[in-house]
Amino acid sequence: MLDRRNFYINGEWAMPDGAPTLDVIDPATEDAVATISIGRTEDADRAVAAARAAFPDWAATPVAKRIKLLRRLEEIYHDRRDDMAEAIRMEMGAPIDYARNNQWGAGSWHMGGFFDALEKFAFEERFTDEEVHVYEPIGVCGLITPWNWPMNQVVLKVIPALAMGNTAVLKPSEIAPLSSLLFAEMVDAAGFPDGVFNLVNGDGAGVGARLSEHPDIDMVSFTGSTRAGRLISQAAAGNLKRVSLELGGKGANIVFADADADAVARGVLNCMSNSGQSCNAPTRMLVERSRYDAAVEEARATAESIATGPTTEHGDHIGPVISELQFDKIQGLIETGIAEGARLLAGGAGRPEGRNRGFYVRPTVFADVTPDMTIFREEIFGPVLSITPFDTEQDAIDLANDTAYGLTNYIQTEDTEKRIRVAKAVRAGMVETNGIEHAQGSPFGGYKMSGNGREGGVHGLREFSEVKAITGWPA
Ligand code: TXE
Repeated sequence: MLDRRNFYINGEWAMPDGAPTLDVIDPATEDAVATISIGRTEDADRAVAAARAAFPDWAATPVAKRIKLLRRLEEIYHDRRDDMAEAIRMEMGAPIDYARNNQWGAGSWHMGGFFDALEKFAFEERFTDEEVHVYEPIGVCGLITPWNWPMNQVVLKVIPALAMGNTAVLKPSEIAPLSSLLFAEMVDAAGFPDGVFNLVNGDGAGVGARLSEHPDIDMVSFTGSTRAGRLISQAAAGNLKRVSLELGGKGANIVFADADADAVARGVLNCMSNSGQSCNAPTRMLVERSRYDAAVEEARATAESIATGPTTEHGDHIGPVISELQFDKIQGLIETGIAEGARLLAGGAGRPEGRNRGFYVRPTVFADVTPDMTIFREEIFGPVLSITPFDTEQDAIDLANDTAYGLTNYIQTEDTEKRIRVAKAVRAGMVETNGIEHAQGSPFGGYKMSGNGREGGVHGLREFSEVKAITGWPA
């Protein structure tokens, strides 16, 4: 069992004195694989003090030097790809190939997007002959991340924060902290000045809440549940720190009758990917009535073709969900779907055959789901798809928008005008059509209760900076 009880504060690994501990559970085996410390207020405060002390020098460090250090970090991230994939596999149950390609890969991809954006970023932007806009760091950033895409989320926060001259305290998810501890080792090896980046483990009510309310933190950037996002906003109101939130989703995938032949299968696979634990998953498939019966049959067959399997084995099977708590929540929602009258097509409650250990969920599809049903409304965060028929374009738009969330929607149709019209009518931060994924550096974030702000690329760099308008600055 790994001993990972140290925190990384002010350029040093140090054991917190007397902090309680927590075991990290491998969701595929239910075995404890590591022990971490659960920080207390004083641990968070020490890290914030280190970040505050490091801020003036780091903010004054030339951008080129900051980027050089971040580039070194990127190199190390690439060199240690296997170690990172293994950490992610163990902490959150991603099968090893998925951990290596998709999970590690997402971090690498976002780094690339930031470096491209930094090459073009105008830190001093001329506005008129007499006025210049200057992008400056905000200060000390508290970064709070979840467990479903651990490196994706850490990279989306740490790289822009540091690139723009801020210093940071990271609190990763307490149930998937191993990849972040490894990331801190990489930051250390890259040679950043002491205190620029700090890591404190802890839970939401402890370190998470402390960072959110801390009077000496200038910005908190959070990814996680809408529940915690609301608490963080409230806690942050004390000193009116900037709050950036990337929360849940309940993505609609509108399949018109003329959609391409792969549209339904693609939607099912996308929903089940990462065992359904993605905020941008297309969890509500809306299908035009004339294609509905065929789509339902195809969705059933596709879901039944998805295998679950050990995370140590190569292949494209899906792994378990993160924890017993999430497993129980998902089982409850599947049972609610059945009780409320949705038609179960594939999967269902209980574990997949032969998987007696590990938090494995059966890839599940429901048809005839109506907007009043719980499974249409709540973010399930498991491999569970719901299918709903629609008659007109306006019905499809209304159904897509009938949710508290507004993160990612999907549209499948060969009709270009309709595609763009519907894309504009849905209330969501991102729309992907016909299986075309967003490009590197594209803004990631949502409307409504999916949060605020945008991460990634140039939008992510702006998010982590203050813009100052100065006049009397002649051309
Ligand atoms: O998330 P939490 P949970 C959704 C998804 C999932 C549900 C619950 O629907 O089923 O949330 O997951 C920290 N102040 N998403 O309970 O609690 C916590 O320590 C400050 C969507 O695991 O939000 C961890 O670091 N921090 C999502 C992080 O928040 C607090 C990804 C996430 O934990 C806090 C994950 C507080 N009061 C879950 N309470 C996405 N957007 O992708 C908790 N935390």
